[in-house]
Amino acid sequence: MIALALVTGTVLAQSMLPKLAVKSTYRVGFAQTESNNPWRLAQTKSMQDEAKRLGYQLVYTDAAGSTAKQVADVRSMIAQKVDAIFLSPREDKPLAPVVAEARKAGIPVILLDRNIDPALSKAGADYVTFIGSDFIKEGQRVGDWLVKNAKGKTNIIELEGTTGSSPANDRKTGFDGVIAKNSSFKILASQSGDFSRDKGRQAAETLLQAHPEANVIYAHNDEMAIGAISALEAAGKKPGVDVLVLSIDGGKEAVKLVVDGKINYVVECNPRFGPEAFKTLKGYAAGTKYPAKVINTDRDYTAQSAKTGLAGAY
Ligand code: GYE
Repeated sequence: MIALALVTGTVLAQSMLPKLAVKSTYRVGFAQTESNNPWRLAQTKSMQDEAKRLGYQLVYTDAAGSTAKQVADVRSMIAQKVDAIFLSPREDKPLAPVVAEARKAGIPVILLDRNIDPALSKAGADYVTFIGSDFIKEGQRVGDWLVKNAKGKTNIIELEGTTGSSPANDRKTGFDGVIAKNSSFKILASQSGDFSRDKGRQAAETLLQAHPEANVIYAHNDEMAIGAISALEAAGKKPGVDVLVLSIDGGKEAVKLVVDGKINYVVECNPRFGPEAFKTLKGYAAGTKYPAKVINTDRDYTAQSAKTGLAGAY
């Protein structure tokens, strides 16, 4: 009886996903999180370029790092009756209610790059699908590289992304899981730098003072790694040599720092969402069924591959 009720519930939930009419053009919202780094700028440009190429109207908002503003931005898109909404949720819980509000208003939502807590919102029921990277795998790849290439450097400082964001949660889970299996490595301290260069620099400065024995910095994104490099240099330490620097994103500035030897390893997180995002929108209108997650493929940059990869980095 209970099992049957659950199954019925699932079917009902799925049928609640709003339909999207097949049209020659759409007015689509894109609720961006912030614009304080090259990754965000590349993502926005990719979305704008593809909308323009298709002749669609993009209703763009920038939450400027405020989750409350992003909630208001999505509500305003609902009020404007856009055809569909692309949302990069800054945090994984507070955006769940507006995803449900959009669904109730008959507007399909596609999550881009950051996810919502699956306990609060379900793919195929509350929103169409999530398009983005596998953040757990990104963290694992950094951990695996370190375990193979540490050459005795085992005392780690971790700079976490925005608290409550899915990439910060998952990049930590992936990396910490690999480190937990290798008893010679130790995470001395882990603190949020909010995915920002300056906050990353400040966090690195504090943690380096508290833990002078640190010889690895793992930053959840390039911006914080670049901030950490400033902190290391200010402390008279050679980034990439005295202290290994590892990050995720793969923007041009960071890849250049790999070429220069100040960053040792970067796992790419691809920000060029435009083509995949709009292809999914059109496919959804045409009746294609999507899995809960559409995962982007990411490359990586080592001292060996950074030189040839630099030209293609965003
Ligand atoms: O790594 C970071 C950005 O959500 C995957 O957010 C994205 C992350 C990216 O601000 O630089």
